[in-house]
Amino acid sequence: MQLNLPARPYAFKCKLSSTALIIIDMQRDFIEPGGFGETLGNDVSLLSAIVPQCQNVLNAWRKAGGMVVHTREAHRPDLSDCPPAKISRGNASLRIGDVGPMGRILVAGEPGNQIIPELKPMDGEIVIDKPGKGAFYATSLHEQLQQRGISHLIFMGVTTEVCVQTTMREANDRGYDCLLLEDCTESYFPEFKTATLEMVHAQGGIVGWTAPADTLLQVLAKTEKSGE
Ligand code: C5J
Repeated sequence: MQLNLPARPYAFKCKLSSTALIIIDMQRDFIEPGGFGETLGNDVSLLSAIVPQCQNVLNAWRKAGGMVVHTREAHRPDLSDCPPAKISRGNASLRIGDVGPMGRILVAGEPGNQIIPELKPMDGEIVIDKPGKGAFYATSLHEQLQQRGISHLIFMGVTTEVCVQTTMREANDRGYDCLLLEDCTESYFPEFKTATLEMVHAQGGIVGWTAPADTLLQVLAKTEKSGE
C-alpha cells in the first residue's frame, strides 16, 4: 500500500510495508494526573489532550496492518544504565529512582513507567525501553527496524522537543525519512512544540516532515475503502 500524504514542507510518500509508527514515551508518569510530570509542576492536561487522536491513529494503523513501536524512558532498577549527571541534573524534589506517586521514577516495571492504558501495546508490537532521550541510543531499535526493511517512520508521542525531537534527529542521521504528526505530539511548553515543528520541516525538511494526523487517517480510510 502506497501512502502519499500532504505534509510540510512537501508531500511525504511511503509504503505501509516499509513504514513504522513510533510512539514515544506515552507513559503514565508523563501524562496522568498525580504522576512525575505533575509533581514537577507541569500541567499534564496539555499532554493528555492528544490521547484521543493518538488512539485514532494507532487503531487505523493497526487495522491497516502497519508495524508499531512503543518506547518508554526506563532505567534498570539498579540505575546502572543512568549516568550520574542525568540523576543529579536540575533541582527537582524527586529524582530518577526515587519513589514518586506511581512508584520509582523512570524505573522499568514501576506503575508510572507503563504506557497509558489507552495506547497499551498489543502482542507482537515492539516495546523499546530506552535509557536516553533518543530511542536509538543504547537500544536495539535500529537493528529491529533494519531486520524488517523499515525506511520510513511516522512519529507520535511526548514530549515534542525532548524525546520526540531527539529520536527524530537520531533517525534522520541513520537514513530514515521521518514524519511527525502535529496533533499527536505535545510539550508541557506549547511554544517549544511550535518551535520544534518549525525546526523539523525547515530548510526543505532538514529533520523531516510534519502533518496533521487527519491527513494520515484520510489516506488510510481511502485505501481501505478502495481495497488497495
Ligand atoms: C520525554 C522528558 N519523554 N521530557 N522525557 O520527553 O524528560
